[in-house]
Amino acid sequence: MKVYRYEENPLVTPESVKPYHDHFEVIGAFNAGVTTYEDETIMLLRVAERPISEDSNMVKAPIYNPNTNKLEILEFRLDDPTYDFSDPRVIRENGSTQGFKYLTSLSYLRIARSKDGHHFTIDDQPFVYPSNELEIFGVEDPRITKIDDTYYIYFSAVSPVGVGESLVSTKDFVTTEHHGMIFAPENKDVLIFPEKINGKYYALNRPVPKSVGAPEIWISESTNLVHWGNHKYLLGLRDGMWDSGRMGGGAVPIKTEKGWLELYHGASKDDRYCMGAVLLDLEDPTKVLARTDKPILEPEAPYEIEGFFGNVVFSCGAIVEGDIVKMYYGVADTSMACAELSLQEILDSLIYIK
Ligand code: MAN
Repeated sequence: MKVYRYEENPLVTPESVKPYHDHFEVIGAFNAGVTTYEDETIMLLRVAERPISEDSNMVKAPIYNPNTNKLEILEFRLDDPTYDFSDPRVIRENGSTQGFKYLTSLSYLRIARSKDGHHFTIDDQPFVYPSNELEIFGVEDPRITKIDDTYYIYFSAVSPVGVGESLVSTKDFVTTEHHGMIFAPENKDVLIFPEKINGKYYALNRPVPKSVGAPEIWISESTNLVHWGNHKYLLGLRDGMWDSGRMGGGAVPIKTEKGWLELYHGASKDDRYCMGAVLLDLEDPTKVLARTDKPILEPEAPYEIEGFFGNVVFSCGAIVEGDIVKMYYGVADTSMACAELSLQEILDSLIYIK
């Protein structure tokens, strides 16, 4: 597979984003949803900010208060035995079997615009900011599906009661309407198809079952984009392979003659995130036709290997022009990059399921 990484990579780094909050620093501008609006490429960045810490023995956790519309900051000592600080992204309670207790940064969504797809200017203000109880730890990893003249933006809404997926819509990238949570916790990596198929909308999603099951890809249907049902299991992890640990949809499904092409992410058990591809039936996307056995993109460049959380390439959006797939992707939970791949080469690398 030929992969052309842009010379300007990384295209946006935390250093190029001005913090929105006083006394905060931007530690990530990554996992952007991507679309085109008027004559511009829009990257809806996940911007992660954390309170500046003067004391290296302290860790802080920012939390949005929906009543005051302000952030509150909790402080922890690194040597506090109650907590486990080994994952820089989260604070866990020692001995707890639950996931995390707090996040060390708060994410919100901010627009970066470009005329050429290589050089981006970043808005000063957030575009989607936490706004309710279900978003008090932040909003993350957006994807954007355009249907008619409306852009549907959906993202992980993170709070102490779980990570679910919420939906907002916009027609102009100025005002938004919030439609609430469309997939209850734990669910992430929702990807709404860009058109109805046989009268129904479809969305990929990635629940995290607890009693039995694994973080794998499901597909659900809807008539109105808000209420989703007829959930079906779609695609699973593969033991011993690059997608053996966790997986989820990546870019909005691309319509091709051969089927719906989904660029998805998969991680190994030791958290190395790669991108792969799967082909779904055009008329019935609950049917998997083919899948790549090797990644189409894996962390190789220095900016993909080193960062806040290294060895991660994570795409939330691509732009297709003829045979060129411009895959925008977050690198090392830190910055944004783009690589061009050939659509035909991706299709040729798929292995059909007999
Ligand atoms: C994981 C990571 C973090 C993210 C949390 C909550 O720990 O993806 O970056 O903040 O989940 O979604």
